[in-house]
Amino acid sequence: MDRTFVMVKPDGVQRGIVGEIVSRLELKGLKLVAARFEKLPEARVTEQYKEHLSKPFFPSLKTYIMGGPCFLMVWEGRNVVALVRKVIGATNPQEAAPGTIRGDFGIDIGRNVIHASDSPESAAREIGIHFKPAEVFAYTRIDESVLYEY
Ligand code: IDP
Ligand code: MG
Repeated sequence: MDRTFVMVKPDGVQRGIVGEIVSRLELKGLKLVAARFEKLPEARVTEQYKEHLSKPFFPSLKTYIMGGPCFLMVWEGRNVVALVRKVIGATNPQEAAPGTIRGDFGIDIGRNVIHASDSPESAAREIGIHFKPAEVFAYTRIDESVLYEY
């Protein structure tokens, strides 16, 4: 089954919407397979966002992400990477559709509440940055035939 890396950013944690976000992903039918509450060290923030190293917003992005604890997760489900990107909405909350997490809870692109991997390759890379294989759990939750047509 496919996996993706999702992280509630410090603004989301401080606003008390971790539970709301976990709930939305659970209610969609996705399976939580790893989670950790953590203030990220600089090296892992840089690794996570290395594609943006040369961008003008990189220093403020790093300060934002290191500004408080984050809630890091791995979610599992069919086509989960693209699916979660739809659930979180466009990068800029001003453009994110109502009903998406960023559309419902964000205002500013520099405080957009949540991160999710943008491709299966990014997901594998980002899961590897933040979680050891033994921290990601394979388990049976329900009879999956209620969710998936095999
Ligand atoms: P994504 O989070 O939707 O994948 P990316 O383009 O990968 O968006 O950017 C990573 C993060 O960097 C964004 O979620 C946002 O927090 C921040 N960011 C992106 N563009 C800007 C900008 O123009 N100004 C300030 N922050 C930005
Ligand atoms: Mg991105």
